Amino acid sequence: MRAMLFLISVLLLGVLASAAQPEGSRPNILFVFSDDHALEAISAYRGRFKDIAPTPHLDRIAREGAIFNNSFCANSICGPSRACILTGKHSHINGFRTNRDHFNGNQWSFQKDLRQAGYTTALIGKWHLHGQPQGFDHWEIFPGQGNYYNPDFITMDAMRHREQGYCTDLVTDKAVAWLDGRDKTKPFLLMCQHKAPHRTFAPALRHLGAFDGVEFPEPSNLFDDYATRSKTLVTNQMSIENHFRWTYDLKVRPEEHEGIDLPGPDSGFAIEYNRMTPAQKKAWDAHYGPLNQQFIADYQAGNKDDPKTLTRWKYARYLQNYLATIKSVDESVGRLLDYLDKHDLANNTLVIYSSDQGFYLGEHGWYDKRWMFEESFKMPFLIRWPGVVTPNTRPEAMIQNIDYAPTFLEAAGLSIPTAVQGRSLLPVLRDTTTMPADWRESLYYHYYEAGGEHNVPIHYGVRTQRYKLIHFPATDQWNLFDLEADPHEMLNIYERSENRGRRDELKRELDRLRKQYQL
Ligand code: SGN
Ligand code: CA
Repeated sequence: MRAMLFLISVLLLGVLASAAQPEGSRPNILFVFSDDHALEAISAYRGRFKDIAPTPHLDRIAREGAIFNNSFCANSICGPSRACILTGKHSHINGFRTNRDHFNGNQWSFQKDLRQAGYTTALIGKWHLHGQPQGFDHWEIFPGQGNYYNPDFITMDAMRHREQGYCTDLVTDKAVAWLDGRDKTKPFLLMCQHKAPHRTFAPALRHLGAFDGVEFPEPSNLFDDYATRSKTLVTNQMSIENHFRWTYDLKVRPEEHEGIDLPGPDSGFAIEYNRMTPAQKKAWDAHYGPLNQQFIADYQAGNKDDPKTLTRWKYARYLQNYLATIKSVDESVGRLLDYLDKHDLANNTLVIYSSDQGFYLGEHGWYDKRWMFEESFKMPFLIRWPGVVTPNTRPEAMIQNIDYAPTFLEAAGLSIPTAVQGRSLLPVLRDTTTMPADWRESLYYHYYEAGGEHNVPIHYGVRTQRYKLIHFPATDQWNLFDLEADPHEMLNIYERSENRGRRDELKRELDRLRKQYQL
């Protein structure tokens, strides 16, 4: 009995001590999130575009903190990734499997606990979970995907209005304004969520010429023939060669090539162009007009019509636009980091930069995401947390978007509900140079949006540090990759007899994960 009383008083003291934590010791959380940002397009990742990617401020986060190469999503598509982040749970548990689903905002999500525990919380920019955000003191979101030029916003009174300007700048302005006006007696959580660099890859007008004349290194598999892998790869509708639309994606409008038939699709629909003011259209035309004229002249002269040459032209046009949109995202990060510096917040703010999934920048001939192949399975993940994360480190641990919620809770000194499936990253963050002894050795992935836009089949699989096993249920095919020998996933080694042991082991691991995650 006495021992019991003693235990109770120790526990009570512990509770009181944590409640009496001085304000300021709990870190603020600045979560900057973009849409479809490939790791390759961040210079600090030292990939194909390390000398080209316009990311000095993102690189600064990596230098002053840690950059994770083994960072993955659970389901490589927008809404589902966001739902995984808010709930710390896989898609089949949080109920948001495809972009067509509706997020049940009444379910538990981490920001509600932070708010309850005294954080002031805000979300600005892309939401894409349908319905209204819950658990935020303040939010202002794009309807659906949002737009680049003169975008519409939905405010907390459910009203929709249009603002003149460029989406990334406007979201940053709003984020800074919220920081300025926030309740400064509380620690904050700010989720600043950009649309860029999502399709249709439309840059700020001031950045239109930023990549003129730049040569973009090509991926070795720009002309992938999909041999040895699941036959469902061939039926994709996301190839640069065959599926980019002339007006929509490539910025060549019908009136610019009247009477000249360009091969490939074109709805003629200029979604972003149509939103611009006459002055904005003028700036756009001044940039693309002469370039397009030159291209059409080349095409007519027979210098561009060979399919490979044409694909290379499309690839270059794609990268010019894609990277130019990232210039604005990086500027946004710069403004937010400056704000922290100027207001003496940098030391007590955990800063994360990530994106809902990766993206194909020509690998396998593609744009878009969805597949469990590395380029879209990976998410960029950069974190700065002074006093906790060792600067300039590159942890090897495999982390996933379901880990963010428990990480934020533990950072704030809160307990993690048992239903959360992700793991707090604190053990990894406290020592970014050594792998924690009991860290996970495999990850589960599941993509659910069958058919539809881009025609990617349902598939699921397991990844370890070295291997990846994918199952395509519609055709009952299995693909196995040795990522060390074949980092670009060009050779399926599932059928090779010498791999039988490995493949059985991975299947057992996959079963174990499916049980663990209640599938
Ligand atoms: C839109 C895009 C697709 C993209 C999905 C999902 N088409 O439908 O290319 O795959 O979003 O992207 S577009 O014509 O609207 O640009 S996600 O990031 O929101 O999941
Ligand atoms: Ca996305």
